[in-house]
Amino acid sequence: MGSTAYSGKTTMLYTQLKDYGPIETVPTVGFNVESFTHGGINLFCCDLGGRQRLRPEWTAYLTPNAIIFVVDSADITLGDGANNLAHLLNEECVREASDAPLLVFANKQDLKGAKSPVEIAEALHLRELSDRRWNIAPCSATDGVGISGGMDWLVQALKSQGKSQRE
Ligand SMILES: Nc1nc2c(ncn2[C@@H]2O[C@H](COP(=O)(O)OP(=O)(O)OP(=O)(O)O)[C@@H](O)[C@H]2O)c(=O)[nH]1
Ligand SMILES: [Mg+2]
Repeated sequence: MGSTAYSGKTTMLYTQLKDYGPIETVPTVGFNVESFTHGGINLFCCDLGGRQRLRPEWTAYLTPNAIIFVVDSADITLGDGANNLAHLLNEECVREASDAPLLVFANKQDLKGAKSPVEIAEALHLRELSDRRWNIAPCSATDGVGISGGMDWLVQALKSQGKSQRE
């Protein structure tokens, strides 16, 4: 789970994915690691603080099965999002995981002025990612709208990948 700072990753992880209910967050220093189940599969999730450019060293040794990128849809500096996504996708361990699906959450859709998924996909140049499966899901981490639908796509992508690897 990566993104620009303040986009709602930690809120999404604890309030929705772990179902702990509303929480107050502070900027994540380092990372949070949690596991949760969705669609019958267990996911081990690393929520990387958006303020640091440098990842904790050990994450370089993890090969992600999936990548979740969270965007603050109401943040006018979406351009930074494109740089941050490019930076994340260019990390060696992520490049090596070329079949890991990418789910972009267009978060904070409840805020006035939030950009649509189509506008965000354009700003992040998602259509240029020809070699990776990706999807963009509008959502709100505070009220939960859209999270489950986005995760359904990710789990389906992981399941179909497992199937094609077995075939
Ligand atoms: N209105 C609205 N606010 C949100 C939403 N999701 C998160 N927030 C708020 O945005 C702020 C930042 O949320 P965090 O979950 O800490 O964001 P983060 O991406 O983990 O931030 P870093 O750890 O600094 O990278 C908090 O005040 C949240 O309550 C949302 O969907 N809608
Ligand atoms: Mg955080």
